Amino acid sequence: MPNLREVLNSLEGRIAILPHRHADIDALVSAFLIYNRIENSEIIVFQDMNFSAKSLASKFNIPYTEFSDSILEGFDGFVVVDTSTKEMLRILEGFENKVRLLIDHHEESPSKISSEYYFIDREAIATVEIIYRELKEELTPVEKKLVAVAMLSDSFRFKRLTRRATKLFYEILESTGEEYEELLKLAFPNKPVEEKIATINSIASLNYVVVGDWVVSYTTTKNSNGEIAGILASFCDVAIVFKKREEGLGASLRCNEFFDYPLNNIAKELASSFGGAGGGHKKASGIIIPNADERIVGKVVEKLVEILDRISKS
Ligand SMILES: [Mn+2]
Repeated sequence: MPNLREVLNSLEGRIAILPHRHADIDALVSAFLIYNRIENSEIIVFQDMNFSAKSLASKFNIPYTEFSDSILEGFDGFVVVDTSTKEMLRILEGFENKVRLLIDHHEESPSKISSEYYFIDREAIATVEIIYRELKEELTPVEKKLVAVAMLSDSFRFKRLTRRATKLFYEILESTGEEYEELLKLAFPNKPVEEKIATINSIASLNYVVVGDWVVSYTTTKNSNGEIAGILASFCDVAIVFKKREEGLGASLRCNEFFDYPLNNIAKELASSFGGAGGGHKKASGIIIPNADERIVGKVVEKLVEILDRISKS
């Protein structure tokens, strides 16, 4: 297996770099690091990037193109970052034979995107960690700073952390002289007033169910459901936050340190009983149920309770 540098050297023609839909900071920075190393390349963003990623892109002049019909036809090859799942990148349909490289840190999913080369490390707290380890000798100070920001962002201020990632983060702070607080501001930019109010409203309409010893909270939002679920999981065992999306009803699931069952498996089972798809990480997962909206929230929560009840008794 060649290293990442060798794979990058072997790429020819016009290359599109594809972060997952609703790209976050980790997906965006991963794409940017690859973009900077492939001469004839472009970052193509599919469905809206999240607020934090957008503001980082504008602060650091990270160029990207919004997906449009038939745009992918103009490329000779594809690099996929921060996902391995077809559901997270439906635009790839029909172009899968052209995926040359895939870099990701998510749990395995049944609908795996096939690629010529894979760099997958499920122990990495962010996809940028994999890229940093492969290319650190050639990264610029600004790129290293962006890696640190993406690690902070993807781990939700290090809720997930390994010794290896700690060392790497320290290495970046040491070599760039960056201050932690400055990186935090980039990873979690201040939100506009309306967004803060929307978050307050989502929390104000919070509901809960108790399953055995677990407190499960749920609500809906028009904001970043992943972030709100993360906040809720700091005082509940499991949180699920729904958000109506173009493609259907989405939800983010988060859990605390004491909840020992992989959420990605729970998400998968939950989504599939509504004809949807689910997956992600052990402590941070998501589902998408196509052609559905908030009206089925009650049923989805009921099903989640059923799954948790079964697990708690097993
Ligand atoms: Mn990631």
